[in-house]
Amino acid sequence: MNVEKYKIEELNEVTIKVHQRKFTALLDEIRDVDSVLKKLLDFNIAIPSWALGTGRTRFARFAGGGEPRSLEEKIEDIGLLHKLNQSSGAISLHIPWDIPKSPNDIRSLAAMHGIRFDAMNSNTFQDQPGQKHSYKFGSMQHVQSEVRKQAVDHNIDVINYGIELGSKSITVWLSDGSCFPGQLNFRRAFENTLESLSEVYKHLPSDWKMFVEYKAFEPNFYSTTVGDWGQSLLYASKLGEKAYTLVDLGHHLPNANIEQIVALLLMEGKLGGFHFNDSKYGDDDLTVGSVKPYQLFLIFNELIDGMDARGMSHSTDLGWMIDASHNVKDPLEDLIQSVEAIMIAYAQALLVDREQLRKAQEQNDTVMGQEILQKAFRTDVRPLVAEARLLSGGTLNPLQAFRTLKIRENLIKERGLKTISTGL
Ligand code: AFD
Ligand code: MN
Ligand code: MN
Repeated sequence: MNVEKYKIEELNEVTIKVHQRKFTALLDEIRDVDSVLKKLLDFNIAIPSWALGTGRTRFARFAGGGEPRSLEEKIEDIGLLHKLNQSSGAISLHIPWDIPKSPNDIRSLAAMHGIRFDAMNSNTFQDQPGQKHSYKFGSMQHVQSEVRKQAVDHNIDVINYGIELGSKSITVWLSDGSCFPGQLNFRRAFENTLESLSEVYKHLPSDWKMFVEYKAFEPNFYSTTVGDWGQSLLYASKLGEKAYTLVDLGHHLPNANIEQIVALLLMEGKLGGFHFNDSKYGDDDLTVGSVKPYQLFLIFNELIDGMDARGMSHSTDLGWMIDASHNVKDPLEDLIQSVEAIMIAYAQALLVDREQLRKAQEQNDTVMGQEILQKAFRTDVRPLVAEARLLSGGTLNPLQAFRTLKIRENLIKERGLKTISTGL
């Protein structure tokens, strides 16, 4: 399905007056609106290839219809999303789910949609058909060197696919760990994992980054070999300057202060990328901003503060990715909401009066510190985000556009009702 430019313009025509009124009213709240708009225009979030189909729980999968059946169709879906919001011009692939048959064709198809390839993801948390050694007892941590080597070789393959597509990073998430006390020697597991990661690191091109993603629990429930940011930072520091920690919002123990983790990783120059999602309990992978929008804002507040302190580019110096997928919503509508939530939190964080905040902190003015943050958080920046979308040729209201243009209905017509996306 293709959404022509004139259709977007027609839709915007309908609500432009209301939008302009709201945007003008907001201008009083924003100092230097042009620079804020420019930052919003530059900001893009990568869509994970595995979020385009309906996710599953351990118990069931309820496919929604019109799901992408191939890598080409996944790119087409992200192309549609990007047309509407102009903020999701990147895709993050998972191998072997997304092995490109012809990298050149895939590359030009993505370019046609204005989409680049963000981090590649390896998969040693499942056994693939015909695979020689099982990952039942881990991959890079495994007690047998043949299993570790198989995991290393897979990661090198992933890098090679990425090189052909123009990606510049690999995310390694390991489910390695143990389910019972006594199952594993923690130090051996760490050393084996470090040695395996170093083998992969050796194959990293000079302009590539390696992201080491941590997760506190699941599928292992007694120990995880890359279990928290401390362990990830340890691996990343030992590996070298191209290795970084990746923060997935759902991968912490309950109530962890993620914004503080982000601040310190940034200070150390070791924050590499982000997986956005939201959660109530664990790795729930819910729509970004659906449960804890204030936490998301606080994280962005630290991101901006930390990136500015190091002179980093907001849009390009970190990998911004969504990692969410579930059972209930239309995956594309869910992604529209997620991208919007990220843009809102980013825009609010850009409004924080940093000079005043620093003063409040230096005077131990706790009340004012909170006031300054909440003033920004409570500003309705939706017209600002919409204005940025308008300027970049997107729709004022992507969700409404998705429904009015009957995008899902059209995809079902093209692809059928009973399609299953590759991946989880
Ligand atoms: C996992 C991790 C990781 C991985 C993904 C696979 O968050 O990013 O790539 O799920 O679906 O929980
Ligand atoms: Mn993740
Ligand atoms: Mn996860």
